[in-house]
Amino acid sequence: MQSRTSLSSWQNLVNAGKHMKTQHMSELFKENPQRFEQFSIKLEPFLLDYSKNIISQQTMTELINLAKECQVESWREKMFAGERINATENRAVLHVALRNRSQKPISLDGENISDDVQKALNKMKDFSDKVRQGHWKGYSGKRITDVVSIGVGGSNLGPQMVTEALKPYSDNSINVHYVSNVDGTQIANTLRPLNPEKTLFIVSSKTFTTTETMTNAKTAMRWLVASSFDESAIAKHFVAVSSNNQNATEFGIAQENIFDMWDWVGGRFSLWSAIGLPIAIDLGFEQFIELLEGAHEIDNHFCEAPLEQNAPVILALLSIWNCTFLGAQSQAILPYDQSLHMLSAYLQQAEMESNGKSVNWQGESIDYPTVPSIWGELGINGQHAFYQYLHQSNNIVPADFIGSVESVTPVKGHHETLMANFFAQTQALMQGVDEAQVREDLKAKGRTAEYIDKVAPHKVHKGNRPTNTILMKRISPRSIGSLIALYEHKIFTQGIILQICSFDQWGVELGKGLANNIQAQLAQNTISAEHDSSTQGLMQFYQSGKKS
Ligand code: G6Q
Repeated sequence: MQSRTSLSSWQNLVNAGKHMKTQHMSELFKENPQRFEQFSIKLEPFLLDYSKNIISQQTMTELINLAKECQVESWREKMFAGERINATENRAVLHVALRNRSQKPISLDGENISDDVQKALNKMKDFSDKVRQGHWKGYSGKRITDVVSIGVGGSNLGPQMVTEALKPYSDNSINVHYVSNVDGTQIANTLRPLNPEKTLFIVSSKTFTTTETMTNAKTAMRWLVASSFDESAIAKHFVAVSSNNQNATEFGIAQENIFDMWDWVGGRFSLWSAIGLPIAIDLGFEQFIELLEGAHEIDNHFCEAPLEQNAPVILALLSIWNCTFLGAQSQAILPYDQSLHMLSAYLQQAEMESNGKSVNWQGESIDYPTVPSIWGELGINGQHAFYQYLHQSNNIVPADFIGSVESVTPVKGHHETLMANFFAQTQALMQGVDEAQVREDLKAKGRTAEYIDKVAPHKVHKGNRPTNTILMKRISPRSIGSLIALYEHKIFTQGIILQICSFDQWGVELGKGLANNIQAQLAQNTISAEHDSSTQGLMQFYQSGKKS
């Protein structure tokens, strides 16, 4: 397979990288007062400012050439047309069909799947309305007050992140809880204050084989039956979201309580499906539709905007520029809106599980750096913790700053303080402070020459640290839908350019298989001699500790 490195745009970018590494952004801003206008995109729900990257117009032209040479547009069409672009699993990638709010049908193998999607949405509406309005009753005839969503990874992070982000939009008629960890502490703490008569469980598992989720669901079932003394209560308290109808039924979920999903929806792209049921119950179905609408708007933008003005494409290209050509190895996601406190965890999975791979579509080793590790935290908290590293370490960490013009929960004086920091940080990361300036400032403060010599080098900030700023008008179901879709299409574009199979996750499977094997040995108090000495030693320590 022709390596991307042989493309002319790639070669030009290698050379551009060498040149741009010698440039400082603060100089680029001084030279070009139009830089913000030139390198920003205004869309309905947000502004994307990418001018604080180490780029010139020439760099952007070459990056766009790269996208063209990699045929991003034709791959995008293949995705929307339902082609099996998830080659290793021979599946289509059609999460966009779940939020297709247009009248245009989306087909898979010649069949219009929009009808199936609509049927699933109708079922979600019917069920979420019943629960919210108190028509869905528990085994003793009481209305449901609490919903516990059990799922992990893609069946948890999306819905939980959105539930957290949209708390101000919930009428709190139902309390929604999430359990993902098989550490019994989480489910025990979640169930302790709840009344089984008024609790509904949603078991979310695409495969319905995930050990952690099955273990938590079994514990929940035992808890319910211990209270009701009657297994028939399960039908009133358990629903499932799964593409494995058989396993869900065998598990004990009533057929009519199973919400379908399809193999063309990847776990980490599934919050738009019935995996989003907890969101619909929390916010009401109309607001769930708003979320889909927001995502659909970005789908349209992604399909229609020229590459030069295409926000997901630009974000993907900049990530590739920063990592592959300028050498960054990680990227920070730094939200300045409390609502988005789970965003970095969510995007960590979305990007790292999708593109954290090292072979190309043909299974050949990739000979260039691919995607960075993604990490982050609420910006303000980060400022008082790890921003030191962002400002002064030897490692350059490009960062996405995400904030809102308006707070959904305004408290006098708070938002200005928050946003002043938001603007100041990207400015500081870009500009830095050179030694001459540091010395001048210290002198102006009346410091001695001896003190200045000692301290000045420590106060130098080299700056030139790339950031993107996404400034949302306001957090809302619609704008959150747009924000997530923006990143989803960024990830897709990165995968195409880097020739990575973005929609499989074999790296998650290996550990699962080994854990099953080890679990069987732990249950029998045995240790296979086939394990390496470290694993044997750890298991021995664990087993002897348990006996004592
Ligand atoms: C996501 C991954 C993974 C998956 C979980 C849960 O894309 O495939 O995070 O979502 O392993 O899987 P189930 O939904 O099958 O339980």
